[in-house]
Amino acid sequence: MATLASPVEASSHDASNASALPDFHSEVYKDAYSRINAIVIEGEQEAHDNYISIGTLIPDQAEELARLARMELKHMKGFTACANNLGVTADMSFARDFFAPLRNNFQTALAEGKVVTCLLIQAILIEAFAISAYHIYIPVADPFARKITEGVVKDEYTHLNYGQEWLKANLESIREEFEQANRDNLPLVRTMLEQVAADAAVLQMEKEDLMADFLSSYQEALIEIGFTGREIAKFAAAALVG
Ligand code: PL3
Ligand code: FE2
Ligand code: FE2
Repeated sequence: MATLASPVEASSHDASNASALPDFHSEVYKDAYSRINAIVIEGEQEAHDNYISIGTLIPDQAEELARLARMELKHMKGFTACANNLGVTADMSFARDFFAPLRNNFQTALAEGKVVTCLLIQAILIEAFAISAYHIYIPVADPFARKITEGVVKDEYTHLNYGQEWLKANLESIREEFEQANRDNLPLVRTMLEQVAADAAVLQMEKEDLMADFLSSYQEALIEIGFTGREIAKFAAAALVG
């Protein structure tokens, strides 16, 4: 009698999992993809604009930030090609609304010259969100999109790292603004994850995996910046309290 531990049982389970990719050409897949892909395109476009804007706050970094911004436009083009490849039209007005709360907070901080807040929003929260989404997407993506996403995710680490290093170098003067900015924006990321969950599930991306991956990048970034374990726990709690 086969038991749960039997090799036959285990290998047939693995095999069925490995072959259970979504049907990339079904209407339900393409419908979900029209929103998810639009979010990604809009996110890459806004990331470009945000790095250019941050360059106006730190002029001696403007050149490096322009280099990061250019990478975002390349990402945007790559994901546009992914939609074209599947014959999907991205729902850009949905995506603009999706980013509105975070975009508004970024624009307010920019107008007030708050570089710590701008970097937290773009280089930590949005990049960690993108990295988690791309990690979870890669194993369930169509082959064309998988290749593109694998290239993109490497660049996103460069961006996360940029934010980390700047904040780390200024740790002693950023604490207060960082804490407030985190309190204002981490709950928005949680809401965004919840808003995308149903469409992501159609792409076989699970909400819990997205959240776990996001929290792990976010936590690693905070450790790297130099916050203590206690500070990090307090920052993360902002997502629970909202
Ligand atoms: C900054 O470099 C990029 C910002 C993009 C934000 C992406 C959010 C992703 C939401 C879920 C997407 C799943 C991936 C699907 C790719 C077509
Ligand atoms: Fe990007
Ligand atoms: Fe990025």
